Amino acid sequence: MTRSRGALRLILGDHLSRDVAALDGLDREHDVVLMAEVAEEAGYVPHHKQKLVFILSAMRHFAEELRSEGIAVDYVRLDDPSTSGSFTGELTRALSRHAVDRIVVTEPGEWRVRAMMDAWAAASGLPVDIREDDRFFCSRGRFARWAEGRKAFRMEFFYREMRRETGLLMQGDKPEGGQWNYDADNRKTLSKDRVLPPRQRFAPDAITAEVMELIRQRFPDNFGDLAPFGWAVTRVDALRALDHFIADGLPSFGDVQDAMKRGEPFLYHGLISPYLNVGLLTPREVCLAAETAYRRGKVPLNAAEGFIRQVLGWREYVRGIYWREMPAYAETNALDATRPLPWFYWSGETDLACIAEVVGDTRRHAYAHHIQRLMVTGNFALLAGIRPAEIEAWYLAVYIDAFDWVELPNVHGMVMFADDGLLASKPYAASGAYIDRMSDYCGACAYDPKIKVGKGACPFNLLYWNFLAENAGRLRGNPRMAMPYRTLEAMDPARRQQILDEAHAFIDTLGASQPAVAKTRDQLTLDL
Ligand code: FAD
Ligand code: DLZ
Ligand code: SF4
Repeated sequence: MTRSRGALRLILGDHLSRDVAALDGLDREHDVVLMAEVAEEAGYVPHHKQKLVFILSAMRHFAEELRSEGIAVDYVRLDDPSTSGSFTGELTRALSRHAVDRIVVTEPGEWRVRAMMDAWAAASGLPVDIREDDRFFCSRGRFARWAEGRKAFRMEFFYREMRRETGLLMQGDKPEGGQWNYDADNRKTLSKDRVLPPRQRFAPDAITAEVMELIRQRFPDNFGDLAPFGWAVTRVDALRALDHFIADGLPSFGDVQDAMKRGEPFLYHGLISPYLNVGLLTPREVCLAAETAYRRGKVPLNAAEGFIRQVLGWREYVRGIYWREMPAYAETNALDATRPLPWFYWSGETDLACIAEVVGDTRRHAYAHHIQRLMVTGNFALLAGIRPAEIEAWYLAVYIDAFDWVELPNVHGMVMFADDGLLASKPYAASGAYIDRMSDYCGACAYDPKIKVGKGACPFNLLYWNFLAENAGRLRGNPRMAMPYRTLEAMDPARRQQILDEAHAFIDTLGASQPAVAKTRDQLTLDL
């Protein structure tokens, strides 16, 4: 085939931004955009049904938007009988359909896919232009410079540099209001009579309805409810969701950011992570929207700062760590945690009311907010010593916003401390008292958070002390863990032994996840 001067521009399911690097310099006359729904991506973990609908529907809408601009889009559907099922296979097939002289792509959000891309030039015999994903505030190179020479990373210091560099919430070279961080104001509990803003829902259109039917047929056994589906799948609707959050959620976002309430998974949270992660919104525009609302007197500083810290700070920080540390990062297991993931992470069938509530929210919405993820399902996995790869595969599957670059550091580092403190200075381990303080979950539970041992003792209490005892060799010397270890050591030895015995008896009741559903990272590697 005679090659033209055109490029084949591959757009992945999380590259759905009109200004994504791979579309820079697009030549409408000669170039073709390739988008492919592939079985390999749909199957590397058993994704929540709403996550599959969200990504495929957003891809189809994005393809339509490009076509409406007169751009040639070659779109391969999941149910196309001739599909190869992989990015590499679809690229190869597309090269036989289009006479192009090069391949252009934006770097992916996942190490696994990057490794695939690196083989494409040799396989295709064409130059492959892998462009930096410049939709982030902090490039990989910039993060590497920040990290250089540091033994451990701390988000707070990274965040301050990002504030200075972007000028967000700055007064000259000083932070707005005189403090960098207003988290101390953000740990209030929810009063019972508080009226919460309704979640904004976007009714499925014909494209989404068609994808929902496809997912219903192809993935009937995947985790999660398919309907009702209320997520935005276009940029226009994602912007509406952002406006709704800034007006109705952000003013109270800070105060009760860490609170949890039965039947109310959304509270004042943004529900914007899926849009940011696939490219329907940009981190810059959401931070500017929050800053503008603050400067107009619509939201308090603690809310605007708290929100901007999540996006400008945490989100960029975990991405920096991912790309700097992978692929070795995923392999570490600093606490030697080896227990299997309990089946109730999938079924929600447990008498621990907090876990049942969070798994239920997750099943219904493909969503749980940060503290539910960190301090309920995450905390339990940490305390029970679950093997990191198993709990990581669960998070990657069940949340609509889960992509490796953001899920992995949050779970491996923040939740499981499997990176030996590279990301966080101490494990986020907590007993039932924390969950009781920050939620109303315990009121509906078979256990009592105030009972430490014996009949009715909250399993988080038993597991907490057992976790400290099991990991004393690793954690006793951590200055931030000194107080709990002093308490453990000051405990009456017979009582301590009773707690540890009851913790082990509880762990013995947990059972394992069913391997066919709950794939681990190792199994994934074997499968691919
Ligand atoms: P809000 O509470 O409104 O926060 C605003 C935004 O800040 C979010 O949309 C998100 O973009 C960003 N953000 C907040 N915290 C983090 C963080 N720790 N890391 C990265 N971005 C952050 N977020 C994902 O986007 N994908 C994931 O796969 C993911 N997995 C997580 C796993 C665990 C165990 C934990 C503890 C957190 C995880 N997070 C993940 C971070 C956070 O829980 C979600 O970003 C947030 O719940 C999304 O909901 P929201 O848009 O309502 O967030
Ligand atoms: C997550 C996902 C899914 C489920 N399906 C597709 C798909 O069919 N086609 C596609 O281009 N992307 C999909 N994605 C997103 C990719 O998994 C994502 O681009 C990689 O994980 C790299 O970040
Ligand atoms: Fe969870 Fe313990 Fe509270 Fe029950 S008592 S909801 S297990 S923290």
